[in-house]
Amino acid sequence: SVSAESLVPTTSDDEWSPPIHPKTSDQMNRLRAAVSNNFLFAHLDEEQDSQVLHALVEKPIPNKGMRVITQGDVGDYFYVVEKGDFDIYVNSAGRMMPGPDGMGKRVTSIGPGGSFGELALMYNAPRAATVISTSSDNILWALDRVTFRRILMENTFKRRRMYEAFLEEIPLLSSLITSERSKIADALDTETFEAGAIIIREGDPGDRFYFIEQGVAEVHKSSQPGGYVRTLNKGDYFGELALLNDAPRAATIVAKSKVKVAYLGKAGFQRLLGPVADIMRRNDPRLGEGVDPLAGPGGFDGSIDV
Ligand code: 1OR
Repeated sequence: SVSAESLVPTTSDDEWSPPIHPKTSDQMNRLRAAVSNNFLFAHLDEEQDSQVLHALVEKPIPNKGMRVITQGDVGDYFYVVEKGDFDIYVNSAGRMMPGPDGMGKRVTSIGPGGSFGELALMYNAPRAATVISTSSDNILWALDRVTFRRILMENTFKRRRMYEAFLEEIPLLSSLITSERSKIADALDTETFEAGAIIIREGDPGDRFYFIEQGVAEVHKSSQPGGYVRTLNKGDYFGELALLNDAPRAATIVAKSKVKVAYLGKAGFQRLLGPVADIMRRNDPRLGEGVDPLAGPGGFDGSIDV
């Protein structure tokens, strides 16, 4: 069974440091490509990213039909697929049984860029499935259990906790339930801008929606005398207009101090903020009518900007 406690990685300030397995630049390039689209690797900072890449070990699986994981075993490694294909079998008895059908039913298969073997490590549980190669000449990258828990998992949980607390304070999202906010927390990416940097530029196509996590930014618009429209602070959002209306950016956002933003891509915005899109429209009734809400005089008091 899965208790909340087993999900919380052990943190202590002991002397642990992740293993370093030296790699050729060819190996490093192949590895980077293999993890580039894997969500577990998406939110690592530079140091964590480098630690994890150094800790991964190349594991060739030369033949078809080789068993990489056996259901019911103790978990030791997490695997990322660089090359080849693997079938996942689940026996509902909870472990692999003897005999030709001992592996149970094939439930899915996993190819390049995919990963498996995280469940046993995350939940301190026996392997939940059997994994078999279905092609020859496969390449896996293996990450040991401790590094997986200490870096990949800890990071995922820390980010979630941090963003849940942040999102709870945002009035726009107050109508969402906790699990909806958690999904947003998991989907957010972070970017930092130095003072003076342009975060988005009027007229550009828009594909991200932003929250200000830290710092101060300004909204500027070419049609506005002097350019300045208003100031944005922590918790304010921007970038929804281009996404809601499929229009170019209606204003420029400039960082006034060092600014840290959390952002969602267009797909995440549509999937996760669907329920609040109506609130955004309500905040500014001109939204959705093809009218630029910052163009006209007066009447604008929402937090909608671009
Ligand atoms: P693991 O450490 O338990 C086996 O080792 C791995 O197979 C497991 O982590 C997952 O990474 C992977 N049910 C259980 N394990 C699965 C499943 C799965 N899919 C992939 N794995 N199901 C299929 C879901 C599409 C549920 C079947 C009832």
